[in-house]
Formats: sequence, structure tokens, C-alpha cells
Amino acid sequence: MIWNKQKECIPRSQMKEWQNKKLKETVNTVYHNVPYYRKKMQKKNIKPSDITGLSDLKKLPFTTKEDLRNNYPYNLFAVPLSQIIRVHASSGTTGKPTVVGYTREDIATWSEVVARTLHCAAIGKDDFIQIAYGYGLFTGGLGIHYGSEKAGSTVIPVSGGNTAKQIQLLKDFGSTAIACTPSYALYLAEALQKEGINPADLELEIGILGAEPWTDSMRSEIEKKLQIKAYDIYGLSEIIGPGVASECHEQQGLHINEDHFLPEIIDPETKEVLTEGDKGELVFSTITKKGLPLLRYRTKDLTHLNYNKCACGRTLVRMEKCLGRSDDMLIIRGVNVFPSQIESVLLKMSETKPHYQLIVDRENNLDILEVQVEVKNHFFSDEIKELEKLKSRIKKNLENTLGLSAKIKLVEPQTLKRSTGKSQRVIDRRELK
Ligand code: DLL
Repeated sequence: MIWNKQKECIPRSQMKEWQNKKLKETVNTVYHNVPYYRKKMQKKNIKPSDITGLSDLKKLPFTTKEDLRNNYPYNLFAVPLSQIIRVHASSGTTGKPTVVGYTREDIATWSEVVARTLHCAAIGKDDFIQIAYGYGLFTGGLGIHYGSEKAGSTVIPVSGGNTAKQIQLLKDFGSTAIACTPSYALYLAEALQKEGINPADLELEIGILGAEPWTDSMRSEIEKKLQIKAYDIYGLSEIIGPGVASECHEQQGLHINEDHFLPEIIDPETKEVLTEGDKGELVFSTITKKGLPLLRYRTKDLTHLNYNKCACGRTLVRMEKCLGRSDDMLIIRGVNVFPSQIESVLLKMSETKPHYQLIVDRENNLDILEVQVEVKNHFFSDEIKELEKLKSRIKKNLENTLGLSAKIKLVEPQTLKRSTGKSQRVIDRRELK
């Protein structure tokens, strides 16, 4: 099933022509409408007329999450706010999230690329899709929602969590497809087993899973336990949300919707563009976005690109499944977490010392974050009741900043291992096998 043959199977030469044209338009727009980009380009001595097409892409400045934070919330938008009809924010961080905005045309583009994602996974008009990604500021829920409506599927907008309800809907509403994170898919499978429900008795056939890294062996486990075919879908809020890239039935990489999102691979250290096939950091320039066009956005996700035509007929470039990042961002239960955010919460509290360790594990297929932190001497000698109070204060502060609950373990001063070189703050025991 191909949603938009004209675009998804376009000859490469025509794709390049389109990208050349759209890139030039985008550069022109951001130069004139976004002061931040104008300054960045002026600093590099570049005018829009210097960008004649793809071959000049490398002259353009990069954009990072930091740039979005520095322009919080709306300063990178390229249209008047009256034209923005929706905002979302990157998962995690209730402190200063990265805010993204969409015009009506952007929402239409988003629906189009998500409809392609669905068709890639053979989800269409006859399907009932249970959307168990979170709705709200996260892009997962509403992104898949609009795309599913565009594809003509019947949407069951249950949102994330509430496993008892998910199971009831799977049984009663006859969901044929589910959209959720891969770890939640596994959790759901175990919950079904506990309830004594055989997935083979359900209508469920397909999962479109993403928002976090997962391996092929995890795929096999999900497919076996849920009795479905599981597809990897990739995206990030800064670029649009879900709908950036997705697997077709061949499952030989994820097709990037490159008529909208232009990919490059760079060396994260030198920032040089790498040659085709080399593994490095994925960078995107949006070439059709109106509300928040971004030039050379550094995703920090590591992958490589394959420009060969796929057996499915699509000519869209494919990216290899993403399993690593070039920074220290953790994805815990679909929420993006930087160790530095945790550190800043702990440093603000007078009772704790700046010595901490984060342990990430997976219990019953759910990610668990444990924060171990040293408590100052005189607090540690306090009575248990006081320590319990301190624990819940830390827990609450972390929850407010991360949007995620963590287990807190208070330890005596000088008990966490010190390092002589780079400190190893994170122990990630979730084996991505
Ligand atoms: O996670 C958007 C999304 C929603 C994608 C639903 C797929 C399904 P953010 O919260 O901005 O957006 O997080 C983006 O998540 O840079 C990757 O590190 C990671 N990520 C997303 N999809 C995948 C995937 C959404 N399929 C960040 N495999 C990205 C590996 C993924 N990592």
C-alpha cells in the first residue's frame, strides 16, 4: 500500500529538483522572517542568494535544541502568531521544553506524512487504530490521530497509560492496529497474559511503534507475544513529530519523507558531512514547514542513509533503525531526560550533595529510573521520618522538572564511587539487545 505514489516513488532526479527549489525558498523565508537565523547567517557571511541548492547546504548554520530553548517559546517562528493554530512541546522537561508551532498548512503536511506512515504499515480504511501514545504537549497522540483520520482509519483516541482500559478497548472495539512505544507494547502483552487473554483471540494485527530506540530482537518478542507485525516509526517534535520516517513491509530501514525533511549525516565531532552510507549524526532541514522551519537541525540520533530504491517501490531514502545518540539524552518511558536536568534539581536543594548516580532499568517491560544521591552529613543522622520527607521532596521536585516519576535512594556521604576521569553518572541496565 502506497499512500502517495507520485511523491514516494518519484525518480531521484526529480526529488533533487524539488529539494533544491524548496531549500532555496526556506532559506529565503528564515532569513527574512526569523531574526535569529538572519543573525546566524550574517555571522557566517551568507546571503540567501548564496544558496543555490543542495550543494550549498553545508554552508548553512546548524540548529540545536539549545537554539530552540534560547528562543523559548515562540521566537523562532517564521509567521505571525495569528497563523499558528497548534503548539506542542518535546516530551519531558516541564521547565523549559522545546516548543514547536504549526500553521494550518503544517497540520495538513503532518497528516499527509503520518498517513504515509500508516500505509507503509498496511493500515488503511478498514482499520481501527488504538492510539496509545500520549496526547497533550507530546506530538505522538495528535500526530498519529490526524494522520489516521486522513488515511480514513477509525481512530480510537485512548491516549497513553490506563492499561485496564487499553485491554477493554482491544477486546470490545476490535482494534486492528495499535500505536504506542515498543516498551508499552511489551508491557501490554504481559498484562494480557496476566488477564488470561490470548492475543490470537483479539483482532489486533499491526503495531506502529516508536518514540524510543528498540532492537530487532525486541521486535521479535513483541511480535510473538502480541501476535502482531511490528513496524518502527521515527520522528521528533522539532521536525514535525511522528511521520518523519517509517518502515515499509520490507523492513530494510525507515523511509524518510524527504520531500519535506531533507536529511544529512554529519560527524558529530567535526560536524563535517559524511559520505553516503557512513554512520553519523542525523541532521534535518525542513523544506516545506511554515510555522517553524529549521535549517540543519542536529537530532543527535546516530544512523546511516541508503539511497537505493526499495523493493516496495518507494524511492525515498532509508535510514537505518536508530539505536544510539551522540549526546547523553535518555529516553525513559518515552520521556526525554538529560542527566543535567536531574543534576540541577539536586544542586538547588540544600540537603543533597552534588554526588549522584542514575540507574535506569526495565522491570516488567517498563522503564524505571532510580536516582541515588548523597545526603549531607547532618541530614543523614536525622531520624527516618525526616529522611522520608526529604525523599518525597526530591521526588516531587524531579517530577516537576522531568515530567517523570523516579525512585529516590538516599545514601550516606562518600558512598557513591568517585571517578578520576569522566564521571559515569548513568548506568543503563536496559539491555538493548
Ligand atoms: O518521540 C515523536 C514520535 C512520537 C516519534 C511517536 C514516533 C512515534 P520527541 O519527544 O521530540 O518526539 O523525541 C524525539 O525520540 O530524537 C529520538 O532520539 C527518539 N526516537 C523517536 N522515534 C524513535 C525510533 C517523538 N523509532 C527523539 N527509534 C528522537 C529510536 C526514536 N529513537
